[in-house]
Amino acid sequence: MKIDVVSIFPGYFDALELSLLGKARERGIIDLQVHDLRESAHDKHRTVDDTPTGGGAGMVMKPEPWGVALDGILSAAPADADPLVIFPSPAGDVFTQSMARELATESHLVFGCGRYEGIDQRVFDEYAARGRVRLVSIGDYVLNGGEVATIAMIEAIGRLVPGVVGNPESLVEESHEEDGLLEYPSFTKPATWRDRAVPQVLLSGNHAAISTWRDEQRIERTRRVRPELLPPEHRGESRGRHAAE
Ligand code: 6GU
Repeated sequence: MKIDVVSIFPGYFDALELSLLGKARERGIIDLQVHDLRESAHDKHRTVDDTPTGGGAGMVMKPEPWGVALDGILSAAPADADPLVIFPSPAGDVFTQSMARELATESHLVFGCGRYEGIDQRVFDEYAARGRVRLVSIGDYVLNGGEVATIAMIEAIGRLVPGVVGNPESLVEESHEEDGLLEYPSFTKPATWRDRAVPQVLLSGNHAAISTWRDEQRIERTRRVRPELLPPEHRGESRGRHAAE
């Protein structure tokens, strides 16, 4: 998978050289290129922002540097590549595990990281008219720019690209995968730590009992923390209580 990122803070993306994704980059599974938007600003001061037309607080990113940067990336892409341009934005569709799975099948993603109050609307319109564009939010809170959101998305998408995670089974048995329930709690050795014992069933060697316990834990945890994720067959009365209570 080819990933291009445009940002005025390319240094943010050094974090992606660490661990798993760094290895995938070394092995050529993920080809990540980060572009400094300022290099596409051709005035003396390499200006990337200006005051909002019509008035208002803050600054808006000018369209010209974005045009130069994105034209450069898109014209270098193979004719049959059909890249998807993603603008991280709190006004976008919410990023989920299912969106990550969908995006992991793309061959070329381009992330345009806005700062300030946003990017001039004509940039979205221009690239939506020429190809595929999506605005994507990582949740209902406000960040100062798209960089941290892009890092989160690249990590979630990148680990789903075949060959990036060594043991593909570890991708299935986790929160938000398979059946949408949260993960069960995990333990390792020692069997007792600071007077806290590992649940007995996990030491029993009874794999059926362990599997049942883990399923119960996943349902209880989901009911407690994220009841809206519970599938219909697990809604209704909680364990150990009557519905009328
Ligand atoms: Cl994608 N960008 C910004 N600036 N803030 C956000 C976001 C994105 N997702 C949630 N908050």
